[in-house]
Amino acid sequence: MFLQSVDCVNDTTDVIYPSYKRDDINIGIVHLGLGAFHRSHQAMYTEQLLNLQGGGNWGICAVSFRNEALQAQLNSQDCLYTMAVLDVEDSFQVVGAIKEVLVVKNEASVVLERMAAETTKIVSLTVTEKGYCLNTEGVLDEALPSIINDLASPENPSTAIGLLVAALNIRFKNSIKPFNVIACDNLPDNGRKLKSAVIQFASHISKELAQWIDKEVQFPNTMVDSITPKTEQATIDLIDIKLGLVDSAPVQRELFTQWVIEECPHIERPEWEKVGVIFTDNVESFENAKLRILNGLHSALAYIGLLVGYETVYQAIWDKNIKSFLVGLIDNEIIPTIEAPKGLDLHDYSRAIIARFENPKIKHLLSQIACDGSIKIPVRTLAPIQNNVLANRRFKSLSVVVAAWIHFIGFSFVNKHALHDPKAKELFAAMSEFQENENIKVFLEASGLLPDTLKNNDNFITNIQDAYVDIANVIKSGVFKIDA
Ligand code: CS2
Repeated sequence: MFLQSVDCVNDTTDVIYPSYKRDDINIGIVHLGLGAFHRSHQAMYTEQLLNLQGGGNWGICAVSFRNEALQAQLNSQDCLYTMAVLDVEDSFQVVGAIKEVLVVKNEASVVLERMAAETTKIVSLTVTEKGYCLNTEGVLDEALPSIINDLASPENPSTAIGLLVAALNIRFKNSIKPFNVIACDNLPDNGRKLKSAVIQFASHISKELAQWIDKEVQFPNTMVDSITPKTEQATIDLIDIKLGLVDSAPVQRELFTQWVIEECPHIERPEWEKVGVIFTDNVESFENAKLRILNGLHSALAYIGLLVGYETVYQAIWDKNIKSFLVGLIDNEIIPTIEAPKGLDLHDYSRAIIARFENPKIKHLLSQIACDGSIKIPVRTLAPIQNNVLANRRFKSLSVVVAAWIHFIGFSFVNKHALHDPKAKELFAAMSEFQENENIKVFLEASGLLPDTLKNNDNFITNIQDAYVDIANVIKSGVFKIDA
C-alpha cells in the first residue's frame, strides 16, 4: 500500500504523525525551492509547531522551479512525506505542513497568485546561493540571462528575485499589506543581500514600488543548519518497513538541527521559538561561525577528499591525516577570524561538527558539496584568508583548500567532466590559460573571484602556488599528508 493520506497510516508504530486536522489549516507561507533541505528543516519546524498548537494557519505552499516528478509524487500522497532522522537510534515522522506543491515552469501565474494572496504572510526561500543572482560584489547581477529575461518580462518571471518582485508589485497595486521574506540559504547577510537585489530589480519597474519594498518589507537574516544528504534507497526501504507503506518522496537528515532568525518586530509569523528556533539580533556571528567552520570544512573535505579518491564526508573524515589537518585548520586559521556568538565556545562547536561528520549513517556525497565552488569558496575560504592577511596571521592551510579546489577544476577540465558551477565557462577558460603558462596568478585573476586585498598580495599568491604543488604531490601519491 502507498502513503496517501493520514487516514491510511498505522499509528500503532512509534512513528510521529500530524496530530492536528490538516483540512483545517490554511496556507500562510509560500516557500520557494522545494529541495530536501526545506522539507527536513523549515517545514519540519512548522510541523512541530502545528502539532504543538493543534493547528494554525501556517500551512505551506511549496514551490519547485522545475521538479515536476517530485510534484507528482507528493501530489499522489496528499503532499505528505516521511522524514527519517538517522542517528544511533533512528526516528521517523510523517510531515503534513506542506499543503500544496507548485512548479514555476508550468504554473508561474498560480505561484504568483498564492504569493499575492492576502493570507500569505511569509515567503521563505531555499534556492541555493546561486538562486540569489548576485555578482562577486554581492549585488544583483543584471548581466545574468535569467535576470535579463525577467527584467524584459517582469510579469512572467522565472527567477526567485523576479517572482518576489512581481508578487510584491501585485500587492502594492492592490493595497495589500506585503508579506515578509525569510531567506534560508548559506550566504552571509542572506536577508540583507536578497532585499537589496529585490529593490534593485523593482527599481526598474517603478521607483514607488522599490521605495515601498524598502520601507515595508522585512528580510531578516538567518542561519540554517542540518545535514540533509540526498535520500538513499536504504532509507526508503527502512521507511517502508517502519510505516508498512510505500513513501515515494521521503527525506533523511541527521539529528542536529538549528535555525537562527534575526528578530524583527511586527512580523506576522509562526511562533517558531516554541519549537526551538532562536530569534536574536546577532545572527551574523552565528552565520559566520557556521559558514566558516561547518561549510568551510565541508568544502575542504569535498575537494581534498575527491582528489584522494573518497566519495563521502564520512569516508574522508575517518582519514586520520585529513582529520588532523582539519583540526589544525580550524584552530589556527578559522577560529581566529570569528567573533563567537555569546555563550558559544567555538572550540567545542567545531569538535561537535566533526563528530556530526563522523555519523556513519549519513552518507553525504562529496560531489554534492563540491558544486558551485565559485560561490562557496569566496565565502567559506577566501573571506577568512582575507581576514588573516589583514591581521597578519597565517593562512597556509586555507591556501591548501583553495589549491585543492583549483586542482578539482583542473581534473574536471582535463577529463572533460561537467563542472557544476554557474561560472563553469569562465573557470574552464581560466584553467586553459593556466595550463598553458603554469602561472597560478593567471588562474586566480581570470577566475574573477579575488577581493582587491588578495589580488595584489604576493604572499597570498606564493602560498597558493606552494599549496598547489603540495596537492599535486598528494594526487600523485594518493595519500593526503600535509600538516596544518
Ligand atoms: C553543504 C551544506 O552542500 C554544501 O555546500 O556544505 O549543504 C551543508 O550540508 C548544510 O549547510 C548543513 O547545514
